[in-house]
Amino acid sequence: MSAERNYKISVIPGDGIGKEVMPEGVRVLERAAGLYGFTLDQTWHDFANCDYYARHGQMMPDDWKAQIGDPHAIFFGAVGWPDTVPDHISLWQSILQFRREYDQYINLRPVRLMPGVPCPLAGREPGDIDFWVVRENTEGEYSSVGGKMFPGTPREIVMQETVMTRHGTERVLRYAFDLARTRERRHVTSATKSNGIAISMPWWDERVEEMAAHYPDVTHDKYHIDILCAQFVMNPDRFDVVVASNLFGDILSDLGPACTGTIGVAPSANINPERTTPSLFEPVHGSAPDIAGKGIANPIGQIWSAAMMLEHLGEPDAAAAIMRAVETVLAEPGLRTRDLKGSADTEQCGRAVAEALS
Ligand code: GGG
Repeated sequence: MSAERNYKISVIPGDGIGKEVMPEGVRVLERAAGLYGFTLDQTWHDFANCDYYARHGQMMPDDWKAQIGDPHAIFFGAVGWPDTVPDHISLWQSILQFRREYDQYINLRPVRLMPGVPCPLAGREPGDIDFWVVRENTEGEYSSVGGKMFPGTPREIVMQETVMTRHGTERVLRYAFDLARTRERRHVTSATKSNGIAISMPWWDERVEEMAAHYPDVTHDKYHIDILCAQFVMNPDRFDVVVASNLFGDILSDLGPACTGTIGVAPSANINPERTTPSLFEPVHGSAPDIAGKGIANPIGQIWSAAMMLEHLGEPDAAAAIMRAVETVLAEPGLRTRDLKGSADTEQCGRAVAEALS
């Protein structure tokens, strides 16, 4: 076997259902490796979770980058356990650190109605809803720039800035237009709110127009975020590539999968397109403390994230095989989890996908 097909993967399960769905993602990856002739060199990390915080007072060791080393990719579960660590601390000291430190400036999230998945929107068939949300992933509303004055007094003031740079905005827009070029419909929709957020969002709109001028073969439009959310619910079939700032993209990429049946199947890729640093693959869902420990979480988001990771690593055949196996399993109520009106538990669903692989 050539060295190029041996992939070093950092595995970080995180918290809550992340610890339950991760073994299923890895099970499917290992089976795909066996069938498609590549190897995985896994290193599991017991940090970026709230138990680690309880022991050490921080989410990750100071030398976390050295411990992770130089993997081909990071496979991540979910983070957050608000009973013990406030969410803004657990998130900022883990997943948001990875995105910034590794400059994973694209967060790519598909919204696709899968065969067999009961769709909450009437009359939609698989194929009708199939688009990408491209979320800016390193700046915008998630900039943590701001502060408080006179805390705890009647004069208390709190301010937080949105930070949009020309460099950061242009590169995410370029990615979205390039992605649209690879698709049949070749259409980009921009999420804005330039009627209310009267400095940064009109500026975002200007950058969209500038970028669009370089892509005469790609059509584009824009919606204010409020009506865009409504359109996701009423007319999700009209979208192709949706590009959004960090916060708007976060909201849209939860709403989209919810409109196609469940957030439990939705994957995401945090990508450094230049490949100078490792990219990170994780389900869209969080740690779901309400169902954690019951063994009922849907593992498909983790498994689909594995498929996105293999695509990124240059194993498109194995990635496509995983997606075929996912479709086979989702079509069978006895193999689906409860969020999809099925009866399988997490492990049964994961095993079924691994067994359906060919
Ligand atoms: N697997 C993703 C995860 O743990 N998400 C928790 C969360 O709240 N993420 C917010 C974000 O993606 O920015």
